[in-house]
Amino acid sequence: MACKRGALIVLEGVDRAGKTTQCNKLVQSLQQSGRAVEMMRFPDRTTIIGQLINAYLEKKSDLEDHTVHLLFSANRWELVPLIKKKLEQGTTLVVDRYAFSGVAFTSAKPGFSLDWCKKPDVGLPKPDLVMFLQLSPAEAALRGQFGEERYETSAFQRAVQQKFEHLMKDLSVNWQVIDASQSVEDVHKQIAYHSLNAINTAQNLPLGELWK
Ligand code: ADP
Ligand code: FDM
Repeated sequence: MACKRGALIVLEGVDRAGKTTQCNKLVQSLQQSGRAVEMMRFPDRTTIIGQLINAYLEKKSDLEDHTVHLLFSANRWELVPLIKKKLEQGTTLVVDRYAFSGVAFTSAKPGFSLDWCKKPDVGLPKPDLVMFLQLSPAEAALRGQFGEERYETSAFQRAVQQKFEHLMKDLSVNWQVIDASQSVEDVHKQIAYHSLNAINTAQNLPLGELWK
């Protein structure tokens, strides 16, 4: 390797857990400490596939459930060359949602097994760290109403939470559960601590393959 690689760091969690707030803060603090770091989010709504997903989430189009699952996965795969390039160049990536959201959301729909949902994402770049921002539905409710997008109902989000809990039993993934009910600053401190550890560890390790 020409230089030490960057780390792939993912934040997951239910709606309003603070993922976007914390991704931004983490990127800002790592940049301030002089590290090369960039943020990404999934779905990436800017690509052609992302625009199909965006229309679906905004309820401007209907897509068959298997089809949209595969589109979410394709949206990650189309960014894989960029992800690998950045990591190889030594840039750490902070990612707002990844394949775990993909599996949790689709498998919360009737008739979808966790196993089937994981298949299309097998072999994606494996995150060096996945932080799950844990927040109860009651605490999430204090942070405002649900929006208008698809999946933004309390019953569905409860089902999604259960699927995340199942995924977190997989010890092949470096999960860290963060209590997201704390202040923005306290949550950030923990996220920064785990991220710095992951960055230090990842630089000497090859990038893994997810669920392989
Ligand atoms: P997510 O990306 O997980 O949906 P956001 O980062 O968009 O969550 O945060 C959802 C809302 O909750 C925003 O209004 C944000 O300002 C607020 N928020 C985020 N973190 C906290 C926190 N630790 N305590 C209180 N409110 C928070
Ligand atoms: N979502 C997100 C999925 O259903 N599958 C996926 O693979 C991913 C990455 O899309 F409801 C869902 C989760 C959420 C929505 O919302 C994206 P945000 O506000 O852009 O995170």
